[in-house]
Amino acid sequence: MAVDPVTTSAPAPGADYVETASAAYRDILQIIETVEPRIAAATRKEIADQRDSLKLIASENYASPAVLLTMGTWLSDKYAEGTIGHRFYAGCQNVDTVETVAAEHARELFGAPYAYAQPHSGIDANLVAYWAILATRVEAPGLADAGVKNVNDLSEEGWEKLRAQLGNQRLLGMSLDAGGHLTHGFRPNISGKMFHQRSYGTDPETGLLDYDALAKAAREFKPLILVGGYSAYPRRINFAKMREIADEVGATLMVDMAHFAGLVAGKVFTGDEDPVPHAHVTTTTTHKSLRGPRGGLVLATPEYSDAVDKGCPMVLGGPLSHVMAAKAVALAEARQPAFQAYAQRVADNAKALAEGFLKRGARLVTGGTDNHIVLLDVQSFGVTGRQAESALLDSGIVTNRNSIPADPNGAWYTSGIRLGTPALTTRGFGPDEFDRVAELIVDVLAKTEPAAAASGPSKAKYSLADGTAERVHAAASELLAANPLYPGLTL
Ligand code: DSN
Repeated sequence: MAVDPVTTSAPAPGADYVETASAAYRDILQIIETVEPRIAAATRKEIADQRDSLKLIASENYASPAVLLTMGTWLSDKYAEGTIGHRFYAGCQNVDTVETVAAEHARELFGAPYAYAQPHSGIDANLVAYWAILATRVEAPGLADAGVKNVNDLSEEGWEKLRAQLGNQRLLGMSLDAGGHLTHGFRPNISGKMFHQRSYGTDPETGLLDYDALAKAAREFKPLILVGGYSAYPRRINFAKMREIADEVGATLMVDMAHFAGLVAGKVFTGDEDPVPHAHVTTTTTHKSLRGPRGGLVLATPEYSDAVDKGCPMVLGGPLSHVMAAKAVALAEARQPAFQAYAQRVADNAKALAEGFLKRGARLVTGGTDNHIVLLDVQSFGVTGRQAESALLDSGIVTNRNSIPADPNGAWYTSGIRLGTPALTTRGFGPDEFDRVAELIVDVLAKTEPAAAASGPSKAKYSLADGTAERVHAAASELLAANPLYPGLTL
């Protein structure tokens, strides 16, 4: 039996049923092959590619076979718009069970009074949350006298007035180049259009969140919603301080913990660093550090729970019952003690990765990490983030380019590479392997040069010294072979 590389005492997720899972996958792929062989081939190729590359995308992971298999069932065939016990379709008794179990695990895992398991993604979870906050807090002007309590009860005339009023609601979130997410008020996203938005950044010297500057911005701007959380900020956040700021200006604190939900679930982030006791509404995805299926969750205090519960059909299409079932399985896994050891190892490995870069002279945004993210500034290598991302991919290292604060290359070409440890930690990598990963990345970037396009300098074209890609990929393959993905799973 494969042993969990994280704890060396508990079985790896799936280790005890890996033979059954192998047989199931072989049968499934054969069935798919008879209908559309290209899909069977792409599915086989995907696991081969994932097995033989260093997956460092901070928002990705590997779910257990139990989570993956749960998604492939007939629960997919059922419509269940509405909420538990109150559906717009008949025959939803089993979906009610599934959603109840998923929500129960989420409440208990995160210590939240209420959990909503339907969102199909993190963006959907944020939209549900924004709408619920509006529905709870925004009274349509002049309609309160007519007995209208909130925006969900509006008449056509009320909607007309609300549309005018929505432009004046304010949202304050972290800027994209400081590590915030598109849905935290970025102008090209609906969140930057439905609200009057403003962003807070980080200290230009340290790259760290400056709570005094944030408080000042909140006092000036007086947002309805203060958004906490990030996609590319390599540090922990003090959510108790954020709540104090929100309370002072009368804002609702919404925290998007999509990236670090696994560290919250695994009790690495506790006290002031755990958003759930401090935020009015907390949103997350389930597939990043939490290691579940692709999807979202919303957690809320009682004040907001009724409005969140109306997420479908207000904001969302019919629930994906098969995915909610997989969320329940993943959340049950995350409640096991082995998950806490995993989460601690994710954070320890990020530190080892950061130290590996620093000792080789590379520059990191904020000078290090205390979560699962390392943000490498590639300017000292003389390349853009886009060139670095491509050269690394050629060498079997999968990363994503990312803006850094005040990025001279903008959000498309960028000057940074975002790296995360959740996926390779699931494979069993420890601090020594992450140090070697840093060595390989520095090796590739030191041998990458910008190349000119026919029209002049290019921020995308690059050349990699002969033999580097092959040599580094071979070294990566050695690390990967020692830490196999889905050990024992043969297709
Ligand atoms: N795509 C996710 C990420 O990579 O952080 C956020 O939406």
